Amino acid sequence: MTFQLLEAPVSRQPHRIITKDDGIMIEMRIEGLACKGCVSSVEQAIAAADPAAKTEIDLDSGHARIESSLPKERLIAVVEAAGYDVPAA
Ligand SMILES: [Cu+2]
Repeated sequence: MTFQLLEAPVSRQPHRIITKDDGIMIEMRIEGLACKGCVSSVEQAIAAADPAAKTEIDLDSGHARIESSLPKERLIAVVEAAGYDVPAA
């Protein structure tokens, strides 16, 4: 029972976001990354939208950490426009 109580809230958590003076740090999961080429496609798309962004993406887990002055919605839209999915939770 403890397992269920712990599981449900975690799966409903939104993207983790930390607001900083010069923008945000957002952690999100990106679905559809199949290889390093996919990872660099996403990195390039984010860099095109915000050349000052810092992007780290783990291919195996699909976990991404992005530091950017762009709003969260814009970053998600950029990833999705590159052809990948960002689950809402
Ligand atoms: Cu790929």
